[in-house]
Amino acid sequence: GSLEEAVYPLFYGWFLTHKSQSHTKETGKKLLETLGELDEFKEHWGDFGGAASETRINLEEYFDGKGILHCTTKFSDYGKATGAQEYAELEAVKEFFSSAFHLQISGLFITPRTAGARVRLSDKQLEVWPADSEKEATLSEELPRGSRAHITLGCAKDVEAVQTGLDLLEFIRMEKEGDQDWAVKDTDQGKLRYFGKGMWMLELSEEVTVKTIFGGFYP
Ligand code: ACK
Repeated sequence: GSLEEAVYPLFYGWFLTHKSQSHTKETGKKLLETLGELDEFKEHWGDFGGAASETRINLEEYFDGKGILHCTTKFSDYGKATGAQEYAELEAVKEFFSSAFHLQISGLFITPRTAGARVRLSDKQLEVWPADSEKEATLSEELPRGSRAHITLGCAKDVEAVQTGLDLLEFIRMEKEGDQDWAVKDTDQGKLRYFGKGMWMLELSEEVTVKTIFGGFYP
């Protein structure tokens, strides 16, 4: 085999350091605990398939963690995904590969399918964000580049991690429409909004900064 032959990863992304992973998991856990105690959440527990009579809601059991915490930039599928080769050849991807980045987590969300962190990308970080990531997921609608950026914290039973980014785009669509009467609750982590259909978004009053390394996941 030639060493010049490209080896494509399953996906590219920013991988959180060990310490940042623990911190992020703790932040997520705190939200789940807050929600589990909240009367407004209990009223809508049916969205999660729970019985209205249930008094104790254990969200930590509802969501399953999925490996190392990361923010996917490009799902490359070992080179088979559309645009995988073009992505590998981007100057920024080559230049920043194995570099350290600080990512900003601006919010946390849960839906009946996924739990995730919303990531606010800087202009430099957007250089390695695929041009078509949002379009690929939303078909027609124009959403700002980077809207889909997230860290999957957990998935409900039988749900694939790809769903987290799609759920985040759904939140952003609803925020854009803006005419709904959402329930808002102030918590010690920030403003918590209910969008209906089991979709809860916490806007962190203080963004969480996490340390990451940009790279590929190969196994
Ligand atoms: O949580 P995620 O962002 O969602 O991280 C995992 C990672 O790649 C490995 O599975 C994401 N992923 C899977 N399929 C796709 C896809 N078709 N488009 C974008 N991201 C994907 C998944």
